[in-house]
Amino acid sequence: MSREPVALSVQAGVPQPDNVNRALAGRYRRRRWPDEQYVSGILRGDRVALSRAITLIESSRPEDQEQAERILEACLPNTGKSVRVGVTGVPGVGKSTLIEALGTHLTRALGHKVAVLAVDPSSQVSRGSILGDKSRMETLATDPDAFVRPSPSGGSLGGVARKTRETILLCEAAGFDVVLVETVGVGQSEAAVHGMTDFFLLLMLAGAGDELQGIKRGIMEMADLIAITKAEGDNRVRAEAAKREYENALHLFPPSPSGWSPVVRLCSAVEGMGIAEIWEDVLRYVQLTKANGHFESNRKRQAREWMLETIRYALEDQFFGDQAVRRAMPAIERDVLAGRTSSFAAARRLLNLFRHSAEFADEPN
Ligand SMILES: Nc1nc2c(ncn2[C@@H]2O[C@H](COP(=O)(O)OP(=O)(O)O)[C@@H](O)[C@H]2O)c(=O)[nH]1
Ligand SMILES: [Mg+2]
Repeated sequence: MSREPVALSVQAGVPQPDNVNRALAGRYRRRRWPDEQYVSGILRGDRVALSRAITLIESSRPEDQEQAERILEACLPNTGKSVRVGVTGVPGVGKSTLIEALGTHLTRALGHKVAVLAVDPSSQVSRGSILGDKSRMETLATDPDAFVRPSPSGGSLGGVARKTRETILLCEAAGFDVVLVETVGVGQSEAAVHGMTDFFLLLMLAGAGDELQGIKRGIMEMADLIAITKAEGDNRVRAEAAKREYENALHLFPPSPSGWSPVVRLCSAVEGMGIAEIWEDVLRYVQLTKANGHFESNRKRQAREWMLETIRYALEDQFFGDQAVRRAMPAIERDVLAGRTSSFAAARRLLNLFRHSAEFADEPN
């Protein structure tokens, strides 16, 4: 039991530290489950197994990621059977409140099982505005037929999006037949969520004056349904005016490849108005696109896109994590900034370095 008297551990008169870092030990005390325990748990709809598997997906430890991948593969035959709905709109428009109302309608009135996920790349810094949102989803958060999971804090949007996509699949394997994905509604996250859902719901406020300013045209073009929120009381008249305005704007867009013509609805989550109608639109959309083949072809296109994106991110991780690249980067960057070399030549030098170091790593020793 005695420790070797190495220079690093011996300091006369000073209490010697433990071999085990107690702060870290707690994290590993929970014993790793075998794959089978996760998979059978998820397929049974067990929330603990589902939550723990999602934690593996979100982990950055390589052994966790490998296990998450095996679990996902095993669950794959049981995925894909949900309706995936993306919900976007500027912060404050009422996304979380609507999801609470819609989700509760789905579980209580229609007997669905609803998973609520979120894509919020900023949540690394703020520890999740969506976490705060859980308080806006009080009923859903305690509903036995709902599963609410805050956004993963994965750093880049790509990382967060990948984790959310994989989480969708696990939720489906666990029997959730409606998946609602909320975006923060700023930046690029709408496109990421559009790329992982079947139906895209854009929430808009009946704002002061210039109605079409708030949201970029590209996002409006993605929308299958625009819902004007908070359309109650004094707001009702303005909401109706906004509805006509959006309907006119939608006519100017090219027809969607889905064959579906986007609709504009009024809703009020506090009055429960328009919520059931939104779901009826989703169902009409699903019926139409399943009949014309778009539903399936869109899912296939998305699956292919996920694969390509996974490759892109993996390559990027490898490149920027490569020792030779990291060593050479600062000097090459200085050359670019000083105008001694072009960005293109610098990039090629770094890529060559990366290729050689990858080849070297591949050689059997
Ligand atoms: N009057 C009214 N207020 C609403 C409605 N829906 C949401 N709100 C309020 O709008 C604010 C923002 O809602 P929230 O759901 O957090 O918006 P998010 O940032 O888009 O998720 C909150 O204070 C809500 O209570 C509605 O239908 N009517
Ligand atoms: Mg919210």
